[in-house]
Amino acid sequence: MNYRLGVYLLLGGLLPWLLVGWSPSSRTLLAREGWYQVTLYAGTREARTALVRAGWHPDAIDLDRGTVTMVLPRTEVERLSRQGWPLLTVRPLGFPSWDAGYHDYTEMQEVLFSLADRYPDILAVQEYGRSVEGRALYVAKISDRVWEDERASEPGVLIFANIHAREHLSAEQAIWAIRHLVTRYGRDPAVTNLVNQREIWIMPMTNPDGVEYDIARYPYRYWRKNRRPNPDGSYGVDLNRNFGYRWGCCGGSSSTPSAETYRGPAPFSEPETNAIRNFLLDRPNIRIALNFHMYSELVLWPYGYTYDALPPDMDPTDYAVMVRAGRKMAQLSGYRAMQASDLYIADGTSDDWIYGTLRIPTWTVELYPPASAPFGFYPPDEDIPRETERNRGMIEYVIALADEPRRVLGLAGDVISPTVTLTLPPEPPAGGVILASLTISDNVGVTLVAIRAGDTVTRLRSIEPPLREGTLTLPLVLPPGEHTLVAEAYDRAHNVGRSESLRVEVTSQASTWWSPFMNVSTPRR
Ligand code: 0X9
Ligand code: CA
Ligand code: ZN
Ligand code: CA
Repeated sequence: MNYRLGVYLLLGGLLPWLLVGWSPSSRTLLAREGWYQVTLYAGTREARTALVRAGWHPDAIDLDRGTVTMVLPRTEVERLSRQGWPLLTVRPLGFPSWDAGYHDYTEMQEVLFSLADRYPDILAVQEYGRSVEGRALYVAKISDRVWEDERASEPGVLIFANIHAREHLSAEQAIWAIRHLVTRYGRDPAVTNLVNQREIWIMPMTNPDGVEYDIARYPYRYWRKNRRPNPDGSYGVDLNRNFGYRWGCCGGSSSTPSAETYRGPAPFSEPETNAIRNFLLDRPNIRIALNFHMYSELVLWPYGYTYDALPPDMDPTDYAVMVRAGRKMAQLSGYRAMQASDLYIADGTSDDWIYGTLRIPTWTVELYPPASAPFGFYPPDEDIPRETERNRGMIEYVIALADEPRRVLGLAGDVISPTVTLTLPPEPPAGGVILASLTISDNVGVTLVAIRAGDTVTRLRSIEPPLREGTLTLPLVLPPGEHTLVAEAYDRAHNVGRSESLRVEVTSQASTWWSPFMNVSTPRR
């Protein structure tokens, strides 16, 4: 990211001065969470011995310069400073330059806040908890009445990512979704209708301590868990084994703290999982959940604790919903769909709790790359745009489903698309403004109409309250040339109806017309 340089200059350049040169009260100013590479002056063996006895261990010693270099978390840098060690440089560690397209915790925070500044009407960033090391856990809310409590008025959807530290593309996927929804709002009819009709919650980085630890060193650490200090001196609980549904039931997690799949001492023992639980319990309007992991390009439905597809705690209709929608999602992204336990048994996963306890249809998506990729968890940042954009259809589909997931079976909800006809005035307009008429109808009500000229959306209008029958007039201004116009109408269930296409020829002064059937232009005035 471009601003990384600015942050480095600011923090790397200024902070040593703040830390070294100023009075003790100004010595603990490190604004940024995370890890730092510190170089300090310790020119004698006695000074270095004192450093080691005070609990630090030098990574490297430069005997010519008399300096020691170490990589430390913020709190340790502050401790050095408090004890009066002469710090020469303090450099925050994030992704290395060649992977700067990825967001570390601070950069994720900066993106969220700057988008929230630019789109205050549709994006609000909230803290829903704190990590083990005290980092704020952020959720982005995207909705048309973003500052209101919409629990009673709109169906909700939760998308969360990066519960496993090293799965960095998953945070990028979530950040992409936030940016996509806010920047396409008012321009893209599908996005606009979803933001208007749904309460969309996105948690881009649910394990920030693990993320920061993973990237603080190159080569990356391949860290999976959070950063809980365990009683045996090891670190970390596998957050995707810490959820409280059939926790530790089935040999799908470990009770050994140092293990990669350590389930923790109790269900929801970790603040990161507990915060997700409380968040969902507080919002009964959330009817769909999706979480992003890496990698293998898969869409997985519950359960993960058993090979059985339909155990007694799985409702057959819910099962059919998750299979049907999961297959559709996979198809939209070019992924494969299957039951989670087809990979291997895992217990205490987020999906098993979200479905098992809350009965919310939910999927785990294992993103890019395919299992065969040599770079595994760490695809080059050049792949981020292509691979996040790739899941646009899947994400929009899942958000749309939130009002009534059983709609995928045709058994419930609104499955009837609006109808819309587009008509243009018989005479070429004066002044070049074309008054297009849209006649719409729907069994429940149309929530948004739009007109496309070829690939561009030339007009878009949200309709509040929804309209069952009626005619709307939309003024169009088109550049000279030939255009193919199509009208679209969406309903609250995100069903879409399209009109037949009309061809219009706009001359430089005003315009000339067309009907769909007879391809005959009226003469110019
Ligand atoms: O093991 C996990 O938590 C997930 N895979 S990952 O490589 N991202 O760690 C998959 C969980 C899916 N559930 C089951 N396999 N039961
Ligand atoms: Ca790169
Ligand atoms: Zn994972
Ligand atoms: Ca309808």
